[in-house]
Amino acid sequence: MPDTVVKPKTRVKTKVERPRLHKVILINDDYTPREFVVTVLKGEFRMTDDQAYKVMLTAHQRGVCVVAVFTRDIAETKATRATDAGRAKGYPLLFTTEPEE
Ligand code: NFA
Repeated sequence: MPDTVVKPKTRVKTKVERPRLHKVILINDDYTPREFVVTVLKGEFRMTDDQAYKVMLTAHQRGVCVVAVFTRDIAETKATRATDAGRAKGYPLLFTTEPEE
């Protein structure tokens, strides 16, 4: 068949990337009571008493502690809610977020 046209076959490969995860970080301060920090950690991040106490203590001793990682929206929502819980009681408690490397 002299007139046969050869068509190159191409394949489309779809690449799906996982969403980047964001850390929620607890910042130490001199005023928020330890027990209140533990209560907020348990309520907003579903931690056990033990886990919450360890995270609180690490932030207290080192200045900051990573609480957990989530997709960006969830990290920001949780950090805001946890910070607002402190503000509602007049405490300077602060949670921030940052993207994971
Ligand atoms: N440093 C606070 C205190 O001694 C406790 C605290 C821990 C506050 C972690 C904020 C974050 N009462």
